[in-house]
Amino acid sequence: MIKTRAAVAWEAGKPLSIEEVDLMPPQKGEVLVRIVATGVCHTDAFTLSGDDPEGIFPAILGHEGGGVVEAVGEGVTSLAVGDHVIPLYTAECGECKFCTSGKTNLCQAVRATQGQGLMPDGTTRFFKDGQPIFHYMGCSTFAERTVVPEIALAKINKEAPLEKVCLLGCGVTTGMGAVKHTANVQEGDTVAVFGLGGIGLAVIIGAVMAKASRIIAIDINEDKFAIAKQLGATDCINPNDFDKPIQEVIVEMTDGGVDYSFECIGSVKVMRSALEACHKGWGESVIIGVAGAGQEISTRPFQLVTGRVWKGSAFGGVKGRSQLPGIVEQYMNGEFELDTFITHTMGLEDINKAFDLMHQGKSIRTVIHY
Ligand code: NAD
Ligand code: DAO
Ligand code: ZN
Ligand code: ZN
Repeated sequence: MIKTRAAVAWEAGKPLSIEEVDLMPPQKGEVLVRIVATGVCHTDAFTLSGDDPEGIFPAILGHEGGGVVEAVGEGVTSLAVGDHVIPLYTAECGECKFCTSGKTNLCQAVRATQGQGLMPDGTTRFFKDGQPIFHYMGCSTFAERTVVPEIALAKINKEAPLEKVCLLGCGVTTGMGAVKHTANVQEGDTVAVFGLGGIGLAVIIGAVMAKASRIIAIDINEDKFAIAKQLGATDCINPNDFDKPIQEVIVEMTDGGVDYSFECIGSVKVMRSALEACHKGWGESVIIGVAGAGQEISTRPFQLVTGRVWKGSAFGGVKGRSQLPGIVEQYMNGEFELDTFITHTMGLEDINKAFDLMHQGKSIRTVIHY
């Protein structure tokens, strides 16, 4: 067993506990990664809250990391000690029906065990005093060392700063990818972005890169507007400033609705607004936010009959092993920036403060440095 420092979620709704845990060496097809930095995403908070139907405890959360390979298990051929990697909560085996479909990034090779907090052989690698601790989304980046399946690691440029490109392990790739891969926004299109956290701001970056003509940013926390404008939002609006539904406001602002909208909150009520803010005949709304267990979306079917389209997007439709290294290169070439997202940095011992800052609406991303 290897000893590693980790933030353990012993039960839902309780602060994480920083402790030394035991970690088994990587088994067949697995890789030991020393995590250099990890972002804290809203999805970590969602799972910790107890609202995640797949939430399982005790667990080591975290899924937005960057690290260095320290050891490889039997049969691992695509990675070697010293490689720089980003763990992927959506693996890419390249062989399953999903990977070969050409239609989705949702590889299912390790999905079943991953959803149960287990490695592909059905067991965990983390233990405390002999008690198994579950993995999270196949990543568990809130541990200084973690074990990840080979097919769930993207090998990236060693020159890339891991304390920044870790954000490409979830939030930034999710938002930018939803614009490019899921919606395929084109030059001149109009866009509405609901929710200006890490995901929504990354949608704005993606929309700017796609040369959208108008980017309407919507949030109930106006503190988010300055960064949204800095990144390229053309209009920032607060639904609480209007005495009519926000979709009506947007339809009026845009002569009938936007070409594309993105829900980046996880509110089923806002998902409806986002759909109904789309233009009749062609407007498309992409759901990115993750709603609480058991919640359902609704609208009048006539919204769809009259040409609006409702879609969803996971990890921005990006295939992690084959496409994420290229996104890291785009960052290295200065095609987009990451600094604006990183509002706070801290050590693992302060990780509960990162959750507090998120809940208080004071952070975009806190990056934990090990
Ligand atoms: P965040 O908490 O940082 O940001 C959410 C933003 O929404 C905040 O700025 C908040 O003020 C705003 N907001 C809340 N209620 C609102 C309302 N009624 N109207 C307008 N704005 C409102 O979260 P994040 O990290 O950006 O994540 C956003 C969502 O995306 C979460 O649900 C997360 O679980 C999900 N997510 C999905 C994927 C995916 O692949 N689909 C990946 C990562 C995160
Ligand atoms: O293949 O069934 C599947 C699910 C793959 C994971 C998709 C997760 C997307 C939303 C979670 C937010 C992640 C941080
Ligand atoms: Zn995330
Ligand atoms: Zn696959």
